[in-house]
Amino acid sequence: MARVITVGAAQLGPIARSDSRARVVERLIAHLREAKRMGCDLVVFPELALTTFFPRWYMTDQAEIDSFFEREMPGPETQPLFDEARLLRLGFSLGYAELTEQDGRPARFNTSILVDRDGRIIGKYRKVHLPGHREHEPWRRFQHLEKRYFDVSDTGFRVWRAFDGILGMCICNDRRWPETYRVMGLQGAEMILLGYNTPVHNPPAPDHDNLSLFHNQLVMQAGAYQNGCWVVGVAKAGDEENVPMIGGTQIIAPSGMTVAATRGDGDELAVAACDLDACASYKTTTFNFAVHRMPQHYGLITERKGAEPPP
Ligand code: CDV
Repeated sequence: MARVITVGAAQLGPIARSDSRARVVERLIAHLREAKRMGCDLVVFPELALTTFFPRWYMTDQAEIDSFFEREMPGPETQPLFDEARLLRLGFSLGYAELTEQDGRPARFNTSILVDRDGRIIGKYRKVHLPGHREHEPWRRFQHLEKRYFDVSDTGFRVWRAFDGILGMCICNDRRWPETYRVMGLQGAEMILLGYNTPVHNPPAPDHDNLSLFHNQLVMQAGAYQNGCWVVGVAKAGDEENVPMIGGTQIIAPSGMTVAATRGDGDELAVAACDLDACASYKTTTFNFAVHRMPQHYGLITERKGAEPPP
């Protein structure tokens, strides 16, 4: 029997700073209903999907910062999302800011969860690659203070047996790093779910701005192909609080080909029936890690004693 997961990549348009959680959850539920009509099994929401992308502001009042975090999942405002998904028998993954306690101290993570069709959280990932900076940098048109507001992951990259396959998660900046896909690829990942918030403008490197959509596609397609897995990349897009964000939501096959994509920058669902058995064609040939991967040789040149640096 073919293992096909029909996935809905649930792109969100902008979320205003003043938008309530209830209002955002209504939009997520609208996505679930549309996904059900389209025959989906699993819906993927973006990074920090419940609020505006708050790391763009420098804040010093901890209570204000914490107002963007969830203390429980589901909580009173997110319970309706879980209820609706269970009613529709849909799984989902959701990105949010998580406030928890570790060793008697608050800990804050940029988190993504995987929820099964029964509304149970079966996987949790906390972001490894936190981009941006820690201190206020007023020269920027907007801030990117993930290093200030979040702790670095204590989960690492993991995979879960779910939806008849092997699924992994990562978040936004993680998608630019080959290690992200490879660590999950080495665990047999057949589908990687990821959400992102990516401004078009990159303050430290504005000359990259016109390549932002290209780089988004480049890294996700490479990650899929080089690990023989599906990649589902989902944007929070559009002009959010005067910061234009890329769209480019897409579902990529193990061949590296994009098979479904959004067209605009608003709330929009891209759907594809993803055959997990298609992974084997890559995992057992070109990217058969057991046969062709040569990690024992990768350090040879740098480890050679007295080696001259390359000209
Ligand atoms: N939310 C992110 O991780 N965004 C980064 C920005 C800083 C470019 C990204 O890699 O898309």
